[in-house]
Amino acid sequence: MNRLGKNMKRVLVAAAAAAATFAGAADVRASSFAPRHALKFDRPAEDSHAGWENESLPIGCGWFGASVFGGVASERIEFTDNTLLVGGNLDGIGRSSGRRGMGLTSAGCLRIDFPFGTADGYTRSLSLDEALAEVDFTVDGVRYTREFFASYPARVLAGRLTASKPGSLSFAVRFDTYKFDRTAEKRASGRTLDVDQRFGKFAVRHALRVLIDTDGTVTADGESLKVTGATRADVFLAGKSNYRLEPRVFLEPDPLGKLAGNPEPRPEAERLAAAAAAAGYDALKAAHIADYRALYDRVSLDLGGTDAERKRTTLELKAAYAKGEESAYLEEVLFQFGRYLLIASSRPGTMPANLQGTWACGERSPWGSGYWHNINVQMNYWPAFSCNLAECFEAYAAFHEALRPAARKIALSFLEKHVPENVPEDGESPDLWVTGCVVYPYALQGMPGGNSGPGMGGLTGKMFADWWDYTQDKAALERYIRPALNGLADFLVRTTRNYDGLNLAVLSASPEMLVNVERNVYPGAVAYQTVGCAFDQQMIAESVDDARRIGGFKGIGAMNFDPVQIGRSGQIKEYREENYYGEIGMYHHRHVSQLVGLMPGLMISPLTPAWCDAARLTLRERGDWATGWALAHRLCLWARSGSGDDAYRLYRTLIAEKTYANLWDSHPPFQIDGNFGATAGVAEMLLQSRLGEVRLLPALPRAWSRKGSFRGLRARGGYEVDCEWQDGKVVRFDVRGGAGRPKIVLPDARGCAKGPAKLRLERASMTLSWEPSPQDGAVYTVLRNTQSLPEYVTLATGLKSCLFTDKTASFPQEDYITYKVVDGSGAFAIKTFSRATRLEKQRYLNFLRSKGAVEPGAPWIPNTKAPEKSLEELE
Ligand code: FUC
Repeated sequence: MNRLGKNMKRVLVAAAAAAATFAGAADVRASSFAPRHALKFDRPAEDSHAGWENESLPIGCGWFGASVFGGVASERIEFTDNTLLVGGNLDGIGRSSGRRGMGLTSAGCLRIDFPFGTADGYTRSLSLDEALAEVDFTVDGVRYTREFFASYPARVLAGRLTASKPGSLSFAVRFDTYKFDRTAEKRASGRTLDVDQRFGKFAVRHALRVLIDTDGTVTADGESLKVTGATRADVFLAGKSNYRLEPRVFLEPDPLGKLAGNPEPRPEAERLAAAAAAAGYDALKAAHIADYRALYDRVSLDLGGTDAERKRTTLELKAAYAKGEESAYLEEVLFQFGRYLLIASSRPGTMPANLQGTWACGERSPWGSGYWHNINVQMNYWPAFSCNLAECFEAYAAFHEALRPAARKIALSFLEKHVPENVPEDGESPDLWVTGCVVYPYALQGMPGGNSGPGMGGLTGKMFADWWDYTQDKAALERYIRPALNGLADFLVRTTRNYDGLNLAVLSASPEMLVNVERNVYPGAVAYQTVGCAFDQQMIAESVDDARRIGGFKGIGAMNFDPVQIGRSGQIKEYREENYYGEIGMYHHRHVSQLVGLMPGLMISPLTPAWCDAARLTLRERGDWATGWALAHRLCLWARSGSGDDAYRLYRTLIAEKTYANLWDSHPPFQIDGNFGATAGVAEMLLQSRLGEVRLLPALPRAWSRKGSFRGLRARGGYEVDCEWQDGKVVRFDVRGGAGRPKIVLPDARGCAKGPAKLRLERASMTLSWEPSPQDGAVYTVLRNTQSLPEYVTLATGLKSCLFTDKTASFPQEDYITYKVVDGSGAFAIKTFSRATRLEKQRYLNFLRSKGAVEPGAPWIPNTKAPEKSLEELE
């Protein structure tokens, strides 16, 4: 795969203002830092599901995940493998509701029991710098330590236990398994403990070997191993299932045929454990740290975190932060934690990261730990490219390649059902694909429809487009990217029909949008289905563009997807049939699907200023209430629109309210998408790019503006970027790699000056008036937007008065007109006027009132009350 480094072309550009004070790029490296970012606790996680979700320390390497509880008398390490599935039936939707639904399960718990109960000086930490979990305490003057890591190269969990007093370490090891829909056999002998399990309908086999290497004595006792008189003991755990990622596993209808004939996993588990023990703990640890740091160390972020903060526990920091204190350190930690979690849950050859990454607890994981394709799994990979972890995406790419033959069948069924005239001829369009929302390692469920439209495929396509744009990886282009993008574009174009010159998705739905929530208590409400909603149109347009640009897709002539429409509130319409914001569906819905063209898409951006302003208005109306991942999406959207302070406000809310004590994201329940989305959002605040253009600090919030730096973020075009700033200004930057020299866009000097206010329109004469900017001698520019055009038309510049008559637009010719008046400092007033009649306005006001407060039926359903508005506001 393409790696930076080789033949790296250096493009060193120093910001003019500070160029003289820095000698060269080496200074950036020298002045860079490696602060120790860690999660810290002064107590064990409670020995329960809640303890797992709140305070366990996740380690992993993609091959497996493990959660360290750190109990004094009994260590519990929940061990998971993303291929162990129980429950449900093949056709049923594997929702989390109902304990028996289909879903991934934990392999069980490694238990290490000690002959003591209470301890002094307890600490438990997870170092993000080295991917090590540590537990440390003292009992009766003897210091006991435990250290665990998950090695990607060795595919084992390794742990070292020590006692400061020779011979005083004694413990028993067992492996507890769960009961639902599985069988388990356990055997201890010599210094090994073996567990063989068989899970669910697909008869998944999982073999596990625990092996102990110690200076004490090991004895096997039934199903456990006992260690006595030790000073040091190393524990190696290798687990392996008989899952094989290949098209058959999705296509085969016979549940027992999916894995039939695959090699038994036991020999491999034994080989891995023996190889680890032969290498020895120290060598394994050194190789683990080298492997991990090769990815992790590529990016650093310094927002000013201090040593004093570093010494506090994560809980203390979070509690103070929730009360409004600042903690640059915690903000750095959450950013890097997302990178850590991606490295720990998605590596080449492993399963991709699911809703919980690679961590599970108990009989059945929340939401079954599926791959949800209406934003969640895609959000998992949003930081992969910008945060310099492109290799982590290879796990998803391989998964996608394997599921494509099954996804082709879904694409064909969708067309047969909804757009039969566009079903390809036999032998045509071999790469066609789409998935429904829910995908498990053994099955693709459903097809696009009422829950989310076919544009869902576009969210997946964006990952492949970004893979190419950020890395320019030609091998990946040929094998994965081109077929994925071209097959998707081919399918999406076929989902449209020409309606009066517009190519609109025939069956279209904005993800998870429900109507009648006010009248029926969820889940009695129904999903809203329509034609050509913004979500589908934006994703279709982006996918076709990407496929043409990157994959050489030629399938169609000119088509008009009309992906962005502005409505009478000045909003980006979610539905073509909507006039004012929120007329259809839930006012404060967690999904913001009408803005997918802003993130993860690129069609709405500061280069389309009228759309960007409409996007900001839409975000404000949608509101800040959201679940974890949905807050992260809002954070990314604000960042992309250039509003750093809004993005920062949501980052704070995420940390304070939507993370557990171990900083796992809370939907609730724990979903890892919000961790990844938050990390991606921070990267978007600091660096944005499109081909040929790199924007530095495009959404730097005031809270971070005094001083800071990042190193190693990636930009489209294959660049790696460092940047240092002070007082909101870039003082140094370095752009490496890539092809050619991109245009560098420095941040605007952003004043907080008050500007013009209260735009009014006298409709008979189309005269616009406003209250002046407070500063003397202000001069104004008047801009206008109509007909959903991406840019404003400049009507006047250099205006000294606060009056302007628009002679070139009027009602009712226009459905809406947005005016924007900007003063010399950049401060502005903006307002949308519409041709709506008084009757229509009154209806909308009354409609908003009818959206009464309904108590949410589930934690992810917002209170449905819409804000009160006045006739005057509607103008
Ligand atoms: C999508 C979201 C839900 C939840 C689920 C796992 O359906 O709308 O909020 O995150 O995925």
